[in-house]
Amino acid sequence: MAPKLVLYEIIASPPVRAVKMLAKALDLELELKTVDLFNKEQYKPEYMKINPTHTVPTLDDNGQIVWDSHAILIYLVDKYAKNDSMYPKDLVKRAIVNQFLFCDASIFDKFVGIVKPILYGNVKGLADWQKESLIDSFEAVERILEGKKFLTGNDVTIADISLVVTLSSANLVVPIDFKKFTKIAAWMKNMESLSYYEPNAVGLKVHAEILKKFIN
Ligand SMILES: N[C@@H](CCC(=O)N[C@@H](CS)C(=O)NCC(=O)O)C(=O)O
Repeated sequence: MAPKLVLYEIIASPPVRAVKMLAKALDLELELKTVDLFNKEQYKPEYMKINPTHTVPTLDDNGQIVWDSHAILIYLVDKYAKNDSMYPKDLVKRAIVNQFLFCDASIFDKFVGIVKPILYGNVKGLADWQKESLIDSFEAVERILEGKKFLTGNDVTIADISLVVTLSSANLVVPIDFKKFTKIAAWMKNMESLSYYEPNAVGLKVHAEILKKFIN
């Protein structure tokens, strides 16, 4: 019997898009429950009970709650993937994937720190230091991708999924200079050609519409 996986989500959210990409890759069906962040539904006591950090995504796997996209990606591969290529069991290989997952978490946090006050506060636009800070992350990713098709080499892992959703949304706020960052450009093309990329494309469009109203 197929597992009953409920995902608390909002379509535009980058970390939600990562979980949806992986679910598609693993052929897992998700029952989606929208948490309307603009109406502060994430602060409802019943939601805060399952995710005290009031964020999406949150996964409910037949009563087992897991929140934070990175933790959810790890959980889904460990539990449901037919092989370990996306999150290797080998200690060293796994450490390298973890390294990039945590790297993504830092970049995403930077992105949220910039966008949240614009979307939910009264801040208008980005300061130069904020743009420079994201560009510094683009430079790091460009160095990481040197000589590699994906972050860890030839195999796509959950770290690539995590990072592509973050960078594709960061690109809406601080456009990535793809002529300069040629390795990021090639990697993004490789990611876009994956059969399970669609949830990022769909959510990214919605994210672009939302951000467009606030950032020009
Ligand atoms: N590290 C978390 C970040 C999740 C996150 O910040 N999600 C945003 C939406 S993109 C959110 O739910 N924000 C609502 C809030 O912080 O109250 C993850 O990877 O799941």
